[in-house]
Amino acid sequence: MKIGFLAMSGIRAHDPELLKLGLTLPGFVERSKTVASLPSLGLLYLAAATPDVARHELRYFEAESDRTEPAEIYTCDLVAISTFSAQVFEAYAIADRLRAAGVKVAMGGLHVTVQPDEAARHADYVIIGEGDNVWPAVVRAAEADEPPRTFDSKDFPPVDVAKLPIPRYDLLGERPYNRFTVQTSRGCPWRCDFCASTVMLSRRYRKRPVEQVIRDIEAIKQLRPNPFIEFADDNTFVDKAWGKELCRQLRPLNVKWFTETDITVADDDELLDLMRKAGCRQVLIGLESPAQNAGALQGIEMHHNVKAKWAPRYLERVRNIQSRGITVNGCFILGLDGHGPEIFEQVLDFALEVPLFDVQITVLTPFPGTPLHERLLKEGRIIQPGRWDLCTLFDVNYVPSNMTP
Ligand code: B12
Repeated sequence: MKIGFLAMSGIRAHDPELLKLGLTLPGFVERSKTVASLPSLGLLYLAAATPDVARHELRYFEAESDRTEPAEIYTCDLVAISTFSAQVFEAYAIADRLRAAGVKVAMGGLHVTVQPDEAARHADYVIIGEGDNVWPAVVRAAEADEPPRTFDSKDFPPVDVAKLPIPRYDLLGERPYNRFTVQTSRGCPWRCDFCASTVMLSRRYRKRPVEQVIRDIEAIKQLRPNPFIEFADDNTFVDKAWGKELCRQLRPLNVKWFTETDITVADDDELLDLMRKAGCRQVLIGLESPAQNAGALQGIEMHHNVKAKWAPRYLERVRNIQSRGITVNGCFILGLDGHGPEIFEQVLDFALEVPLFDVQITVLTPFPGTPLHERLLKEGRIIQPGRWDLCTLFDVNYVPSNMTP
C-alpha cells in the first residue's frame, strides 16, 4: 500500500481583535514561523511502527499553509492524520475529501482520543490513545479492506518506552525544519486540571533509557549535521539523577536544545550546570500565575497541589536558572478562577522584575477531556460548547469568574 502521514502544522488564533492588536505583528509572525515548523513526532513514530514495511511505500506530507491537503496525497491508499483540538475541524474536512475520493483515513492523536465518536463520522479508523502498538493493526485492517472501526490502545499491549523505535526522521526529506523533536519521556507525574497533553493518552509518567535518546539524536545528526533539538516532553527533569545522566551523555553530541520542565530544576545547581554544558538553551516552565497571585493556583495541580506550593519562590528560582546561563520561557495563564483584571499588570510586573528572558502568556483554555472542561461545562460557563477550533490558547471561550470574557 501507499501510506501517507499528514501533519498539520502552523499556529492558530481566531479572535479578530487580538489578531489586530498584535498576533500579526512581524515579531510574532517570525517567532511563530520558527516554532510552527516542527515535524509531527507522533506520525514519525507511527511510520516507524509500520508492519511489513518493505511492502509499503511511506510518505510524509505537511498540509499546505491554507490548511488544505497536497494533491499528491490522493495517490495514497491509506492516510494517517494526527489531531490537536484547534485544527480538528480542518482535519475532518480533509478526511471527508480523502474518503470521498476513495482514500482510507485513520485518525488519532490528542483530540480524537477524547472525542472518538465525533471522529468516527469522518475517519475509517479512529485510534484512542498512544498509537505505537495499535498502528500495525490499523495498517492490516486497511489492507484487508475491513469496515470502519475504532481501535482502543487499552486492547493492545501497553507501550514500553524502553523499546521505542527510532522515529522515521528520514521521511522528512529536505524540508527546512529548523528544529527536530525528540522525546526523552512521556507524561508527567503531576496532574494539572487544565492539561491536555500526554495525560490524554496515558496516565503514566515514563522516562526512556538515556542511551536510546542519544541514539535518536544521532539518527537526526546523520540527516542534519547541526540540528536544534526540541524535547517534546511534558516535564523532562522530574528525576534529577536520570536527568544528570542524560546531560552527561548529551554533552559530547554538541547539540543545542530546548525543553519543557517544572521549576524544581532550579533547586539543583549541579543539574543546572550539567544542562548548560550539555547544550540547553532554554527551559519552558509553566508558572501559570505570578508569585504575587499564588493563591489562584490552589488546587490546580490535583495530586499534591505543587503549583500553589512552588509559586511563592518563583522569583529566586527563575533567577537561579537564568544565572546559570539557561534562559527561561515563563508561561502564564490569564483567567484562572482566582484571577481578576489585576492579573494583567501582575504578570507584566513579575516578568520585568525577574527579568524573564521570554514569556508565553495565554488564556485559560478548556480542552475537551480535561477536568477543567468538565467543570466549566457543568457550571454552564463554556460560551460555545464544541467549538474546538477555539482551543488555541489565545481565544476566550468561557466565562471567567472575576472578569468579563
Ligand atoms: C510539538 C508541538 C507542536 C508543533 C506540532 C508539529 C506537528 N505538526 O505535529 C507545533 C509547533 C506546530 C504546535 C502547534 C500547536 N500546538 Co502544540 N505542542 C507540541 C508539543 C510541545 C509536543 C507534541 C509532540 O510531539 N508530542 C509527542 C508525540 C509522540 O505525541 P503525539 O503527537 O500525541 O502522538 C502520539 C499519539 O497521540 C498517537 N497519535 C497521534 N496522531 C496519530 C494518528 C494516528 C493515525 C494514530 C494511529 C495515532 C496517532 O500516537 C502517537 C505516538 O504514541 C505539545 C506539548 C507536549 N509537551 O506534548 C504541544 C501541544 C500538542 N500543542 C498544543 C496546542 C494548543 C497547539 C496550537 C493550537 C497552538 C496555537 N495556538 O497555534 C497549535 C496547533 C497547531 C496545529 N496545526 O494543530 C496543545 C494541544 C492540546 C490539545 N489537546 O489539542 C499541546 C498539548 C500543548 C498544550 N499547551 O497543552 N504544537
